[in-house]
Amino acid sequence: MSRKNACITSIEPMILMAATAIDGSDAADWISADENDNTINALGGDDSIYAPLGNNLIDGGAGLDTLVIYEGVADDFQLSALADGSIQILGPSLNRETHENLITNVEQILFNDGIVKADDIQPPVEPPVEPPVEPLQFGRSDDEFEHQTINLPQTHWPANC
Ligand SMILES: [Ca+2]
Repeated sequence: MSRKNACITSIEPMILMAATAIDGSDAADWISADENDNTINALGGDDSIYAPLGNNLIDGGAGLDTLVIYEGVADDFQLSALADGSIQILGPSLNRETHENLITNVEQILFNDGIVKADDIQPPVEPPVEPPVEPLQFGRSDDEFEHQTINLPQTHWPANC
């Protein structure tokens, strides 16, 4: 079965909708991720990045970069500064499922109710640590055991044993 080449009937604007890895340029880019789990390197320039679906890794590179979130206000999202310097953003995706964007070198996040600076995001709140349970003390030296009597519970074996 042979396949004929398809004719180009129209030319649409180029939109990055098929690649899971998306690289920007050194200009100020508008980068729109797709429904896949994208890895975005925005590179230089003051970039705006929109990644409303999937779980995405986003590196803003140089410049003043903005993650744009139209899917809610800041309080709808859980923002955590992780130990490795990245910031985790958990919240509603475009299809209202919970998704994650993990950003580095992205200086700010634009929500529907305003901008949150990455520098103002705190580490995740850890649950309170339970104090360690003191180990049971059975005695400090062998002397303390010399005069102790241990009463074992009586065991009733079946008569035919
Ligand atoms: Ca950049």
